[in-house]
Amino acid sequence: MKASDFPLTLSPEVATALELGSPVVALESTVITHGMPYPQNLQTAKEVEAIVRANGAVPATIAVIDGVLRVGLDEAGLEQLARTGFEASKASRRDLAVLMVARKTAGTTVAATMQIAGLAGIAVFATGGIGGVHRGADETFDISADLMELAATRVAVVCAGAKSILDLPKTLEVLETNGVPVLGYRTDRFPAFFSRDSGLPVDHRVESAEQVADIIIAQASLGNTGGILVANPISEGDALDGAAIEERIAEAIAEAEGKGVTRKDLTPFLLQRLFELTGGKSLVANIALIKNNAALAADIAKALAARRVAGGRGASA
Ligand code: PSU
Ligand code: MN
Repeated sequence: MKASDFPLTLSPEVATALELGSPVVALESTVITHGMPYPQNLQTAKEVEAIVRANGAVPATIAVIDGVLRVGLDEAGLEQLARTGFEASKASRRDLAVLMVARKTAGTTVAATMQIAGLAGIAVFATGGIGGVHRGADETFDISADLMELAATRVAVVCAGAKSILDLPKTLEVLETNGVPVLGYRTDRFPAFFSRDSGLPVDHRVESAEQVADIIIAQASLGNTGGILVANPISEGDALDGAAIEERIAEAIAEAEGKGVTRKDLTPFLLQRLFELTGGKSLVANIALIKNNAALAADIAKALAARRVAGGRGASA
């Protein structure tokens, strides 16, 4: 690719960090536009960036602003996204090229953020929850492109598992089929976003950020092009009561079915309804777990950067 064809615009801070091999953490932006209401979305986005910095890495929030694929947003960019909210597009892999040409503004999903992070050379990405196989997918075929991106793109994604708005057993099956390692961070159980245990096991347990960095490097040495999923449970103090949240989720899903909400509108609708049905408790938990993930991602990025320095170019993942 000619330099002039490079489709990304890196902030000066992110560009410098990547050139120096300093730790960088990618952050998604659909959670800003479609995942939380204003102004909590803006405040959370800023706090998450601050946590990444406090943990010694450079945050790179990724979004499409007026058709430009931006890696690393300034305050004005974050504010524009947060205020635009649902008026912005929700960009997955299939949308990026079209949005570039139409000069639109969009939050990027986990799939699109991974794709852009991969192009930029960012190896670690923090989010809240990934998309997955929706309940009823045997009829609707609604399987998030996040899973296919995890199969295809070499980025490690730190999440708090996935919400049980999804069919979690099927979600884990698709990850397995696609060869994506699912690592439980200090847990044997796949977390269910608001709660620490979905009742399902993870493939492998890890105890430290350094261990994750070693696995990222080992995976790259195998020539695998796919990603890694690090499942980091919400802290005990922030977790919601599993049975109560399950009831609210069932209500929200029933409403979505009644109203005929499907496809890309389904996840944002369910998140919004959960917020209302839990009297805002889902949002408080959501904010806490994203921050928790940002801190762990920064630690992984630091450990990875240290290994690359120690190992020279051969250790690049
Ligand atoms: N799950 C959440 N919060 C979110 C999302 C998922 O708990 O904000 C967002 C993420 O950006 C994710 C996207 O990548 O929704 C998945 O959407 P879909 O199911 O349409 O692929
Ligand atoms: Mn979908």
